[in-house]
Amino acid sequence: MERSVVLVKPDGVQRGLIGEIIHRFERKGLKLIGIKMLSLSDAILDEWYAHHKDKPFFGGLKSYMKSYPVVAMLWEGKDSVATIRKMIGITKARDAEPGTIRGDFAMSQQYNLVHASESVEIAKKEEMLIFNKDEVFNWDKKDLQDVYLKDEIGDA
Ligand code: FUP
Repeated sequence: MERSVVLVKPDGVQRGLIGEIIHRFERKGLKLIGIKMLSLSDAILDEWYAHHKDKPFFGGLKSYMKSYPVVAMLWEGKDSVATIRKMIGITKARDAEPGTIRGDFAMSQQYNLVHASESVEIAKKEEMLIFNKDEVFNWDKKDLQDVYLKDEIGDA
């Protein structure tokens, strides 16, 4: 099934929202297959935000992302990339829809609590950057047949 990388960013860690963010994805029916706290390095951030490297906010973005540890998670589910992107809300948090993580808990464009992979391809790259093979757990989640119709899991 599709995988998506989520980061609880330094502001989410500082504001005590790690549990709230995990709770939302758990209740949705997604499967957590990797989780760890880490400090992001320049090398990781240069790859991670390569598409922003010429933007005026890049320097500030990098120092913010390095300011405190982040919590990285790997979530699995059918169409999980699009589903999780919807659940986090748009980048500028004060305009994000109520009911989304950013819409419910944040006001800023930079301090927007959370990152989630933008596409399946980017999710694969982000997984490689953060998780070692032995940090990803292929465990048997017993309620899958209550979360999905059999056919939906079959072609995932
Ligand atoms: P998102 O995918 O919603 O996290 O947003 P982007 O990949 O476009 O941007 C990544 C991060 O860059 C944002 F979370 C915050 C920061 N950013 C700014 O600080 N200013 C901007 O104008 C755009 C993005």
